[in-house]
Amino acid sequence: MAGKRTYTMVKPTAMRKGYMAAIMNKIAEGGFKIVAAKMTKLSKEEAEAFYAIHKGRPFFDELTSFMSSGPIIAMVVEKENAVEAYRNFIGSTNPAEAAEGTIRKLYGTNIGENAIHGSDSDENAAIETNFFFSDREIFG
Ligand code: FUP
Repeated sequence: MAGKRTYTMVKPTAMRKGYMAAIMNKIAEGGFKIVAAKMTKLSKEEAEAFYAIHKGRPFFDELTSFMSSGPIIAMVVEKENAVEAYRNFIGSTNPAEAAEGTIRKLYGTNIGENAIHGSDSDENAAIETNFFFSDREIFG
């Protein structure tokens, strides 16, 4: 059965451009309940650990440098079938290809700086949630 929670984060460029509140509002409007949230900043090493699955890919260094370049908003959101529903909601990885009205289309800059992350499986949602949050920081 698909889980009801997924992990997400507003990425540094979207934060620098002042889109934090607009993006959080859009998430809520989309019917996703924010059950955990914090502003934090990853070190390069932490970004490499978070994206370990992409190690060896040509964009790995650029991705982890970018993701450690400034503050982010880490969140856990709740909805039925959360992982799939949220990925459809935020749009394609590349903002240029994302559907109209999605967060990546509205607030993304390019394929790397694409405004927001969404976990790609229930298993990764749990791993990524635990990377940022303890149980007592999640309010269901
Ligand atoms: P997504 O699951 O939609 O976030 O996309 P991927 O798992 O394919 O990629 C993870 C992150 O790597 C993306 F958010 C952005 C970055 N990326 C690049 O910078 N260049 C690429 O060609 C592909 C991905």
